[in-house]
Amino acid sequence: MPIDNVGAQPHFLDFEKGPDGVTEEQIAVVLDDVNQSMMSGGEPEWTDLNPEEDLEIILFTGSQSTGTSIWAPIELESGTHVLFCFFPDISDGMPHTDHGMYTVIEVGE
Ligand SMILES: [Cu+2]
Repeated sequence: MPIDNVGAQPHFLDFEKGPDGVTEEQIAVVLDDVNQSMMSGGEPEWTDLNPEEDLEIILFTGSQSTGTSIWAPIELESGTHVLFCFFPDISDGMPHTDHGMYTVIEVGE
C-alpha cells in the first residue's frame, strides 16, 4: 500500500493486528500504562490489554520525511487493527501517540 507523509513533521507507521473489537479507549489505556511506567522507571503494569500478547505487528515502516511516499507490502487479514505513530513531536519531544496519533480500523473480509 502507498503511504504518503503529507504532514509537517516526519512520521512512521506501526500497523498492528489487535483483538477483534478492540477500542480506541482501550488503546488509550495501554498508552497511559506505558507513560506511567516511563515516569516511575519500572515495567508497565497493564490495566487492560497487554500489547505484547494482545497486539501483533503487521507492518512497521521507517521514519518518513515530510513530502515523501513509500510503497509498503502488507498482508491484511480481516479483523480489528491499530495504527500508531510514536515519532517524537517537534514541539515537545513526546511521541505522536501522546498527541492522539493512533486509530483503530476494521478490515473487512
Ligand atoms: Cu507521527
